[in-house]
Amino acid sequence: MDTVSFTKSIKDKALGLGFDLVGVSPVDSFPENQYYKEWLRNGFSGEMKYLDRSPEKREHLQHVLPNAKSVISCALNYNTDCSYSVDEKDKSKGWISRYAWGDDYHEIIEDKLQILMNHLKEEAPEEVSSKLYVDTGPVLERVYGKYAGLGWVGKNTCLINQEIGSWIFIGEIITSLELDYDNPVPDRCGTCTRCIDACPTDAIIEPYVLDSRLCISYLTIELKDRIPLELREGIHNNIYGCDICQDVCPWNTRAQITDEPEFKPRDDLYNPDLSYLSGLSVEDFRYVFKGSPIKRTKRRGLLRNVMIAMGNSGDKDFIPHIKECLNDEEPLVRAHAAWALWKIDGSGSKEILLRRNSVETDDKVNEEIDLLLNTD
Ligand code: B12
Ligand code: SF4
Ligand code: SF4
Repeated sequence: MDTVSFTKSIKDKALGLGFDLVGVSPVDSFPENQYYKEWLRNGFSGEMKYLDRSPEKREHLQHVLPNAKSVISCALNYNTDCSYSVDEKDKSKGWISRYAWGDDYHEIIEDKLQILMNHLKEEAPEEVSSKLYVDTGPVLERVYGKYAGLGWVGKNTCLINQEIGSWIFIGEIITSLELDYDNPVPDRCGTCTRCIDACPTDAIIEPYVLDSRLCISYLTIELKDRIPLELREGIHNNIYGCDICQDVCPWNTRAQITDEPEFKPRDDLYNPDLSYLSGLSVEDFRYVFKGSPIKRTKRRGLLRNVMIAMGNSGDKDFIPHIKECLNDEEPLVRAHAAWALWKIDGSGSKEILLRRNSVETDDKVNEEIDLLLNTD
């Protein structure tokens, strides 16, 4: 089989496995790789230290696979037929990001890529070495997606496909085979700035550049410690990730719906009740989030975020739940419960907070309470 027919057969296989998009690019040092180093130098990766470790691998994939020649990029649509966060006004509910309503995408995509990689090895005209990654590898997945023709990198930094929008995950196979390459598609953002205007924390500091330290997705998922006081209000009711800069994107107005049943919302995770989540024990958390991407924050991270959403709601009905969390076993949760109480009840909470022995304190909680009491 010649290169063109062989590449086509691989793409057919990928589509047959359920991927919505597939394309192929050469392994190269693309101009965007330079932005990555600048991004790291500016500190935009925050506490995600794993991103700092291997910029040279991202720039030269031969450091990942010595004779790497091509990257087969695949995308899977995760959009379900549910409303967008910007249209949901009930602030007594939390918002979990669209991508996390169902099962963990890493496993779903990895399984499909493994089958595709076996097929590649079996059918290849020569000895082949290959590696697959979904999300966690040292690959600039959006950039490779762009050069494989899957879409363009928008001003919100997401990969957007003209037909199906940006609710897509990306995974890829790096291989030693030379294949028939696709061309990148043009940038279709034009003069639009909706994502930049809508971002509540101004995390898109200029078109195509995101400062993770300001992004709600980073703050609620990746940051493991206390969330900076000045950023909490902007988080509103987002308790795991954020969809806003994609909700407002015109290319998602008619986004297609996924065929994958695993991405359908699990019970209670679409626009969930905050008081239900604040009452989850360690065992409940393990049970509810088994196989879900949400287990990444651990219980303490999720409850920290729930406390922020409760505080932001201004709803006094949450006070008994927040008070329960003032005695949580996790200092991180107690600290954010103190903030939530202060946010809803202002001077009413001061007494409780001043009587520190009513809250089981440690350095983290003490520091938080000092900050709050010095705020007004
Ligand atoms: C770290 C990370 C994050 C960080 C940082 C995000 C970011 N924009 O960099 C945080 C935690 C904030 C995050 C959030 C999200 N993430 Co994320 N994340 C990653 C990860 C692991 C690495 C991304 C990275 O290297 N960032 C560094 C920046 C510099 O690179 P980049 O975003 O690829 O940007 C390129 C372009 O913007 C361009 N560029 C940069 N500057 C400039 C300047 C100019 C002038 C120009 C022209 C171009 C340009 O070059 C850059 C590469 O050098 C990837 C997986 C992977 N291995 O790639 C997933 C990934 C990017 N995330 C993904 C998802 C789904 C999300 C969320 C939607 C989850 C959510 N709902 O909360 C949000 C989206 C937020 C957003 N607007 O980006 C998907 C994206 C799918 C898509 N359609 O694009 C990926 C690919 C995971 C996957 N395998 O599917 N994520
Ligand atoms: S995910 Fe949310 S916080 Fe992050 S850039 Fe987009 S709108 Fe802003
Ligand atoms: S909202 Fe507008 S500027 Fe932002 S990514 Fe979509 S098309 Fe581009």
